[in-house]
Amino acid sequence: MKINILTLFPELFSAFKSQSIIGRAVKNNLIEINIINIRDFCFDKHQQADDTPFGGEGGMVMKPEPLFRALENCGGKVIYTSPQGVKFDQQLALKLKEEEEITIIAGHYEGIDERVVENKVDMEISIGDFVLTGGELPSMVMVDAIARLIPGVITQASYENDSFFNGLLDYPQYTRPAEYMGLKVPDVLISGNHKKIRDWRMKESLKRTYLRRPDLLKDREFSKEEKKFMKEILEELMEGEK
Ligand code: 4FM
Repeated sequence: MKINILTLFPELFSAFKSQSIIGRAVKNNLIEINIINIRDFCFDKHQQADDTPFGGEGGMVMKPEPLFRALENCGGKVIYTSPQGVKFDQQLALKLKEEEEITIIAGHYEGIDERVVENKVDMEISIGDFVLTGGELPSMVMVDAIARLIPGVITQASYENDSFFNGLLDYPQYTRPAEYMGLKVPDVLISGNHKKIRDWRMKESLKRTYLRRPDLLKDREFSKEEKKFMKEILEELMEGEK
């Protein structure tokens, strides 16, 4: 998958592109991350990328010409990240990982000229209800979430265990030592009984999801086994209320 990112701050992407799991995926040609400096498409003397907004009020708006020009060299769906967009989630990441090429505009300042949004942008996406100084971090968030779903980037097992893969939150994880300063790992996990471990994990996932994110359970189909655990969880919680 080829990912073009248009930005005024290309250096923000250098560690992201070269380190850790994303760095390895790039090296192994599983993804290509093509960082495009919008400044290279500013043809005036001062290479000005932004200007004051028509209608007054403070702040700066990114000029249309450099963005239109930079987009000439880019293929695939054009994505603009802003709080005005549709909410990014795991389902959207799974959809986007199927694209051969995508182009992300990482804006800065108060926004980009709306003519770019209207004529060039296919999807406006928000990573959450908060306001950032630019689209660079949202771009990295989306690329990270998409890239790890591409076969070979992480082992299949790691993402089949993801929160959301089965529509539930993760169960708690522990590693060595089995006891630290008197703090113990749950006995079942060192029992060696794989059926019991599986059941414990399923129940913990269900319990967490019920307590922390009941919204995720609204339209979810439960298996027979999950129903049994849910009943136990509700009974245990009722017991605790007494
Ligand atoms: C976006 C600042 C565009 C300037 C932003 C420009 C955001 C979010 C966000 C800030 N993006 N989800 N939340 N962007 O805050 O996606 Cl030009």
